[in-house]
Amino acid sequence: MAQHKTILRALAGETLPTPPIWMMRQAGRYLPEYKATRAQAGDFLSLCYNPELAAEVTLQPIRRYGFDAAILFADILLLPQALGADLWFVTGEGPRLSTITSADDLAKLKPVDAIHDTLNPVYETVKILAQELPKETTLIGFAGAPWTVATYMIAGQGTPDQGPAHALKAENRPVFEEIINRITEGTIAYLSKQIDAGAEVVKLFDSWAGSLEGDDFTTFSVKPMQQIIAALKERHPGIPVIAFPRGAGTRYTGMHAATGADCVAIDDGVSAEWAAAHVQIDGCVQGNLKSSHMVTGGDALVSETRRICKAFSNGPHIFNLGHGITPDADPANVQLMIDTVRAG
Ligand code: 1CP
Repeated sequence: MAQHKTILRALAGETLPTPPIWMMRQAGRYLPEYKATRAQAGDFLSLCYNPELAAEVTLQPIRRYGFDAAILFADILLLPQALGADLWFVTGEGPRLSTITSADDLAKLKPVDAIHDTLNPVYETVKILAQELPKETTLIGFAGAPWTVATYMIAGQGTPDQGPAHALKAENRPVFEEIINRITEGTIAYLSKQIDAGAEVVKLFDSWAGSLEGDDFTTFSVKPMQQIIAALKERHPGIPVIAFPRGAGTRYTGMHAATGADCVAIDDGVSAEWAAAHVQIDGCVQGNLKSSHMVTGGDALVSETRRICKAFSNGPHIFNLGHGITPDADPANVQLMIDTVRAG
């Protein structure tokens, strides 16, 4: 049967006249309907673990804008919690976790098989979405890539330079490597269940890949993503994977082959013209528009959107931002971006 979902066509390598579009953090605090449902849930984690409400916030940007893909509403930090870390969110500040920095801490973590006890509500959300999404909308599942998840598990919070994770890597390599391995295994099990529940594509967010230097970039960003993708491809042939090594810079070159990903997501640190010449030559790309345009709008938003579409027009391309939309964005600017992309 011919494939009608435009995201899946782009991921299969097709060059489309109009790129399909979705947006990182498309369900989020810039939308009044998200804030209302989050208030109804009580707090962020209660929202993540409530399948009906998590499905509702996933669907909100689809109803409002008709994006070509929906991304499961959850968070990359649910996996550490399922592995046994304590997790809570401090209002106005962000996530906090109990830290894992020693062999003793590691020994207290749960076996990978046990993660599903905690993560079952997430799979329920995926099942609801698989039923409720419009037939042309693709459902994307996701997880954090091991390095990025490790930075939070080691520091116990977000960090500007991922200092604590770099320090553990230097001071206790065996423990650091075991943390990466445990997350890698957990991520394979987690994404596999999301796919079983109905996710049609999965994405790996390596949001802090950019702070890995030299061989560390290959060893701790590229290799774990490659292992996860190889395992998923074996278990679920035909399920496309998007890899997002944010901040990779010129190291985006060769990323399709190195990770096995069907699509490489590009942040705003390289130009679309450069990415077309060095990354899109190997397969589908996604991303690149600066998120700040969703705050400022106007002519600059329109001209940058057109420039990115033009730069990527000779190959497979999914339109997206270079990183997540921010809470101060204007929902009208999102509509302007979509209208600009679809006007061609
Ligand atoms: O108060 C709120 O409502 C919480 C804000 C929020 C949201 C909307 C958080 C807390 N997480 C999410 C959802 C989320 N997170 C999604 C699904 C929704 C969608 O995209 O529409 C996804 C894919 C993520 C992924 C995520 N969480 C990443 C990787 C992507 C990225 O932006 O780099 C990371 C690093 C996180 C951790 C996290 N969760 C939340 C915050 C504020 C953070 C960043 C913390 C920090 O580094 O300080």
